[in-house]
Amino acid sequence: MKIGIVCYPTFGGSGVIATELGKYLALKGHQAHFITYDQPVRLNGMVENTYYHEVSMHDYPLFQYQPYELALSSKMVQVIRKWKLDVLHVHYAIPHAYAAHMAKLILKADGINIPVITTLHGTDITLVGKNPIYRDAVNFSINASDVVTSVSKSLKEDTERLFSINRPIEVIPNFIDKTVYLETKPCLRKQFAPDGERIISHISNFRPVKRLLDIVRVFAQVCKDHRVKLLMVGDGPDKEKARDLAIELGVADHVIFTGKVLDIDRVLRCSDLFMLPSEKESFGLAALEAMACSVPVVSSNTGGLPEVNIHGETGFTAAVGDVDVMAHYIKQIFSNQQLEEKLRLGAKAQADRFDIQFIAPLYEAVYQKAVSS
Ligand code: GMT
Repeated sequence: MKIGIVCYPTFGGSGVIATELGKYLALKGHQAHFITYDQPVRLNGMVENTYYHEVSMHDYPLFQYQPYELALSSKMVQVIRKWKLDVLHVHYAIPHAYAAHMAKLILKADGINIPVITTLHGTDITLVGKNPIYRDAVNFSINASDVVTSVSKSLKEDTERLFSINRPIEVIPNFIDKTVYLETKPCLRKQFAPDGERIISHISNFRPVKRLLDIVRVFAQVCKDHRVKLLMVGDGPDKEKARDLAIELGVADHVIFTGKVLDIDRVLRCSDLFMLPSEKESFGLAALEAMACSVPVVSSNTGGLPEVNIHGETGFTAAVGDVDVMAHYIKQIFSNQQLEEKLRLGAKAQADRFDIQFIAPLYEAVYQKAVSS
């Protein structure tokens, strides 16, 4: 099949899922055509059967804001016409579902019917999409898609609660590719924790929704009882606030900001615990990636996180902002070898259930159905 994939090309989870899915399907013999404004970070290098179509923008003095949706719709139309694509799969509703609908209408006038599959990822619904500035257009484009999928049950429920949805939404969870985590690149533990400290890690875009300050507060409590290092992987608006708090709490010497990292498995493989205390999280792909490296997770219990991080089995969950309870759980894990081993095994088993070999066929089935109906 020839599949058009529209996504954000960045480190964010929706772009990662879109790119990994496209690469996997390309290896299985499909064509994956990425349509976006930059080379997706996870595409890194040439993969057989993958194509990158850049959405170029034209600057003009009249525009205060460049009309990206317009350029994207035009690019979709051109690529679909030229490559005779079978389906168009857009990841993250804003503005991709809207732009895809316009492309579909344009092509309809030529007698071309391209099914549009929209995958909802989280903030396109729970933070940005529900904002009255965008809500009507997002609502319309969800209902206008041929197929809509969401990455967790919780996100499906949020979408149905926050919007006027008149169509089914299918849950297809996110995934990891467990073969990636089997690689044996040298472990970086000695570099980060030269004196045998335990390593807690966090990976995100450091936006307020990730609650970075909770991580630092929890870490400071754990430091009182254990020799630990905190690896903060990523970049974003709350980085300096987190750094300042670490200084204020006297733990700055034990906090390492790595910047953005592409091969995150190398960070995760030397971690003893992963933290994700988010305010909102539709799924928490970074937590699943940690589990794929047998790393237990302490997270908040918001959104789809309890579908991924099973309390007492793969780690622990606590109410958003409850730093005392999160610190208590981490201390408990670090003081009880038997519990730690049980959680490590549980985390790995859970990640295996979300392996791409089980999830990609669900998308293939969706494409098949959309093409034949
Ligand atoms: O804010 C982020 O974490 C990035 C965002 C994205 O669209 O890239 O992540 C969302 O999609 C991911 C992939 O489906 C999910 O794993 C994240 O939970 C979700 N983020 C939020 O809901 C905050």
